[in-house]
Amino acid sequence: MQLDRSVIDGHNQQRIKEHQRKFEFVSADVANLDEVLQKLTAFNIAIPSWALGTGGTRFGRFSGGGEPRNLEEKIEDVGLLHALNRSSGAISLHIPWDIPKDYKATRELAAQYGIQFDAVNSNTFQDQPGQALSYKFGSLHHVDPKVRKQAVEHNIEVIRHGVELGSKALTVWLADGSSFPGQLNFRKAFQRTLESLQEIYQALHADWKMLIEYKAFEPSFYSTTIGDWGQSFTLANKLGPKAYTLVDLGHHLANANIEQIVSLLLMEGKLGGFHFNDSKYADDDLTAGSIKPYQLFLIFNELVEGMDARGMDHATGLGWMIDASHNLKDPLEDLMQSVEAIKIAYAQALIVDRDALNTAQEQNDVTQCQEILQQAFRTDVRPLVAQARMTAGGALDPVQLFREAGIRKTLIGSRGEKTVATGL
Ligand code: AOS
Ligand code: ZN
Ligand code: ZN
Ligand code: ZN
Repeated sequence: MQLDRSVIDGHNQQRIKEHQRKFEFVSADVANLDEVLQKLTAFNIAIPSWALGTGGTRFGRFSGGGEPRNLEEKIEDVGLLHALNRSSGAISLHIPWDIPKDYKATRELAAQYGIQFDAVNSNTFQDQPGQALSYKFGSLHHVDPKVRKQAVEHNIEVIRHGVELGSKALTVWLADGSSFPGQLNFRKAFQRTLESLQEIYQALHADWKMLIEYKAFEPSFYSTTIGDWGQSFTLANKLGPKAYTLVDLGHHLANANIEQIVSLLLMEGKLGGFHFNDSKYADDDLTAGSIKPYQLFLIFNELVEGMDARGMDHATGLGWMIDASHNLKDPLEDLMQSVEAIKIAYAQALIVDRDALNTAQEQNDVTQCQEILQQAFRTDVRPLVAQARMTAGGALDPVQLFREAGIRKTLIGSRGEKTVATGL
């Protein structure tokens, strides 16, 4: 389904008065209003193809109705999100869950919705039907060179799919690790991973990036071969200028200072991408901003500061993506909430009085530093985000419009009550 323009206009018309009142109130105090609005309007974040269905846990999965049954319907869903919030103009595909049947038709369908193809993701954490060798004991780090070769070839095939669709990056996340002490020779495992990645790196086109995602644990519970940013960063440095580190917010040990990691990777020119989500305990993949909104703000504060320092902007700099998926909410409503939380954190970071903060830092004025950051964090920037969205043609309140317009009901009508989207 395509959302009719008049539906969004009607929704905005009903809310415009209240919105204007709130917008005027907050904008009076924002010195760099034009810059903030322009950056929010340009902001886009990719939607993962695996988050469009209801997620499962290892205890069960309760599919919602009207889930996308194929890649075309996943693109349709992202198109709906983008029509509502004007900030979801990209999809990140997972191979083999989303192998396109017809590249040209897939590209045309996406273009119809204004959707681009962000990073493509490989999968060597599951065995696929018909596959010759198993990934039970890892893939790129495997002791058997034949398994490593199979995994390398899969990654190269993923690049080929991505090239056909116009993607510019390959994200590699490995489940490779060990669950018991002594199981693995760490040094050999890391060395083999590097050699496998070098083979994949050679297949990258000149304008492509490789994003190396790290994760502390799960599914391996004793060691993960690319377990933290230092390991990813080391690999990225050894591989070369097209290799970068990807930070998934849920992949750290408890209480890690993620904003400091972000700052350092940006400084070194090796921060390639983000998987946004939120968590209470580990890789919970909850809605961005639902548990630790202050942390999300502090991360954006470093992103804005570091990107300014490097002369980068959002549009050209980084691959930003959501990697959230869970088992309770309507996945489309959930994704809209994540996008909104991310834009709020971004807006708050953009209104930090950076000169004043810099001065206070140089004077060791600790109290004032905290005042400055919290002044921005405690500003209700939602009307700024809504204004940018409305100006770009989106809805003032995407979640409410999704409900008012009965979009899920329409999707159930066309796709069925019992549908299961591919994903985790
Ligand atoms: C796994 O924990 C990682 O977050 C991956 O980025 C991602 O969730 C996976 O590739 C999706 O299948
Ligand atoms: Zn991830
Ligand atoms: Zn994860
Ligand atoms: Zn996660």
